[in-house]
Amino acid sequence: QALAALGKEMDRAAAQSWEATPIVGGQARRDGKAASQQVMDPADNTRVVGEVTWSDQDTIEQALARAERAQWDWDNTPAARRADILRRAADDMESRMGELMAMCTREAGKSIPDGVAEVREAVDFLRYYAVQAERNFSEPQVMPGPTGERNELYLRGRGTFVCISPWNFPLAIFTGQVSAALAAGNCVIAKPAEQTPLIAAAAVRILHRAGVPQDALHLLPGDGPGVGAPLIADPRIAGVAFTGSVETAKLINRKLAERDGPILPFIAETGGQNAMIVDSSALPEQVAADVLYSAFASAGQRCSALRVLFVQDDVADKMINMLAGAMDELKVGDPALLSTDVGPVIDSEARDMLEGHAKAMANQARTIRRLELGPECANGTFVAPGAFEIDSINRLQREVFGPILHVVRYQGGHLDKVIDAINATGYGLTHGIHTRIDHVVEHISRRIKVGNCYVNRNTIGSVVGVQPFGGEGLSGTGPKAGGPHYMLRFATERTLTIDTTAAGG
Ligand code: TXE
Repeated sequence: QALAALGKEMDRAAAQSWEATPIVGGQARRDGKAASQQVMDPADNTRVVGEVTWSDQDTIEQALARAERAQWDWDNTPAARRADILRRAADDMESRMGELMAMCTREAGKSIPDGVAEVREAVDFLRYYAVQAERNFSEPQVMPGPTGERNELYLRGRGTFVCISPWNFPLAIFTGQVSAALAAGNCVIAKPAEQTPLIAAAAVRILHRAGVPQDALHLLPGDGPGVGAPLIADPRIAGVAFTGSVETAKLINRKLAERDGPILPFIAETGGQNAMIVDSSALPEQVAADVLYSAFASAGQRCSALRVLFVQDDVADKMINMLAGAMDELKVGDPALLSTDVGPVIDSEARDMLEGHAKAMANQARTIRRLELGPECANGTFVAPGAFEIDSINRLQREVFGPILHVVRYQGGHLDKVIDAINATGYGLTHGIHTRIDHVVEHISRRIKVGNCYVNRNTIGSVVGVQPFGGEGLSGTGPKAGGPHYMLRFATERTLTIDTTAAGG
């Protein structure tokens, strides 16, 4: 019954046309010479989902000036009040589940279960950072010290934080970055991915309605060079939170380093070359189910998705056959249908890149399975799920962000070589282990350099406050999103030392 009601709500919402504009000082800005553009459904490129007005120089300037002016008041708003506002936003977001899910599906091509998980994650971020704000920002921490002296450690907001988010979690990552920055007492200028401005605009409206002061949060839709780059170059900003590709993270890091003035915090979450090691003690059916979900859910467009499966040679044929059989059951198509497992990829650029990779694999490697797309995929940017057997993880130069899995066989006595090869990619986000031998779990998990290691389960879907998420090396700077230290990176620490004897006390 609840599902049917949600379905109706989604249908009603999907029949509307959504809009994103720059939101500066709480006002939707459609004025000026800013260009606008239709947003199309990746599952059907003939269907218009909404319209976006891009940000121009004037809106960028106004957002920066207003955020700077609002900083003192927002940073001096009691943490408990900031937390209440975030909780109110969480309640509102939860009550709009159907509409937001419809946006995830139509704008980003997410399946219904992915849409539910996305909205839930965003709500969880709001509630989690509300608790963290109250816990860490309400009272100064009194440090132990000599008598006659009192030492207090305070956390304060830093100033205007620029939050740059990707399209693959257009609501959850966007809300996570923005709410952590706000909860810590920063004003925020959010630049969503150019592919998914509509749902970001919905999130900003929710936050404003919940009580975030209009000048403490601004939305600037636009692309990287046009909007992201000038924000990063501006002397008024105090830090940058970014999720996206390694290349862009490095570019932003370079630009921040080249600036005059203070050294700014840069929080980057990037991709992965995530692997799973399956030894001959693992349960084949469980492995097949977990691999299928880890590699192909969300059409493989998750930074945590499985890219390279290592299978011990004496069970490799059996595992590979089982996996190929399981892949045949995958249903590719309209993400709004509950029967669909794999939806479209985000746009034609991503599709072309993935098709180029699949073609190269078909020439250089053994094709385990490449599914065929049905007529329902004709108008969208779909990529047929594929699995290829390769001889080494070194064959992969960069992250393959889509429904393509690579399989490598390894010899039983060569586990350390496998671990070294995975570590040598330089990425360190997620890793999976399937085994029934305890010391194998201990051996691998101690040596593998990743942020999130999963044993005998799929490798995706971290829960806020339960599995803090984020990687190391090429995968990001940390701290982990949804963990107790994330918000602290948005804050500055100040120590106050008072000589209590001098005051006569
Ligand atoms: O990422 P970009 P794209 C990986 C994945 C994917 C590849 C490219 O491998 O195939 O990146 O995706 C903004 N200054 N991931 O092109 O360009 C941009 O507008 C400031 C992994 O979408 O890194 C967007 O808001 N900002 C991933 C954000 O950066 C700039 C999620 C990410 O875009 C900028 C997405 C600039 N010069 C992609 N250039 C994950 N970790 O989950 C771009 N941007």
